[in-house]
Amino acid sequence: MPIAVVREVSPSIAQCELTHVDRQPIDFDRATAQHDEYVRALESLGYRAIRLPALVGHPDAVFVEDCAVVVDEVAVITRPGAASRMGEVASIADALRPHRNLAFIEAPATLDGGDVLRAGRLVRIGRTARTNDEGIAQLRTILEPFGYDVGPAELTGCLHLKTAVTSVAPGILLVNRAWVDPSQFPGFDFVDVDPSEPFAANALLVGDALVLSSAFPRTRARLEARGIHVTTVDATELAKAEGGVTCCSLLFD
Ligand code: CIR
Repeated sequence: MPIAVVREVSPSIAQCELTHVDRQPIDFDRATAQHDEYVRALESLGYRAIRLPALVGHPDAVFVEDCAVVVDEVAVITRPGAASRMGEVASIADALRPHRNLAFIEAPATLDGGDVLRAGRLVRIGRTARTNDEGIAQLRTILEPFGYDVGPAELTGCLHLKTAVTSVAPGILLVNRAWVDPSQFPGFDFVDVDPSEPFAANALLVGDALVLSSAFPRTRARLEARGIHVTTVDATELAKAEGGVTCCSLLFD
């Protein structure tokens, strides 16, 4: 059975890092309830959830995606670009060790998993405030021997590459062109987010299913018009922490 590594919401979530989003109050109970719904959605799609306990001293630790890049051959433990997040990775490494050989991004490199877009053997890595050139180079050195085509991608105006573009079906990317130029992904077809829903580009492929926040009905309609079935979850509370649906899990077989 495929696995979803998730982590409970930290009681300190209100002290999260914010870059492109204004700070608003975050309701911890509501965030926890929505996170539970998200984990149940992954379970109903056939995944076994490994639920890690919250890290009280790490407000953003619910966003486990940033701490590792897991492919069939290896789990790469990252070195997150926000200093407040670097202490999240040790427990992620412990959770992944039974399932994969581990590799590590080392200083001075920084890399957030949210910057790593995978579509088949293609891996594109956002060059951002969180992910530096050394991080891109180290991930390329780790993954290329396994036959991955690894390279950088440019973006502006949002936190991570996967805030701007995600893989939603074989050969199809969901994109917000205001933040990322799709000509960087030759050979793909694109679904554009509805312009009123800029954050909708963050959708999560779970096996053959696609999970999207229910806050984005217009983009959902665009995906369904292309024949892509969408499962929605309420993810509005963690969106206030600048997190989307990809951020809250590490999925692997
Ligand atoms: C942060 O700034 O690190 C968190 N507040 C949000 C991280 C979201 N993660 C993701 O997009 N992969």
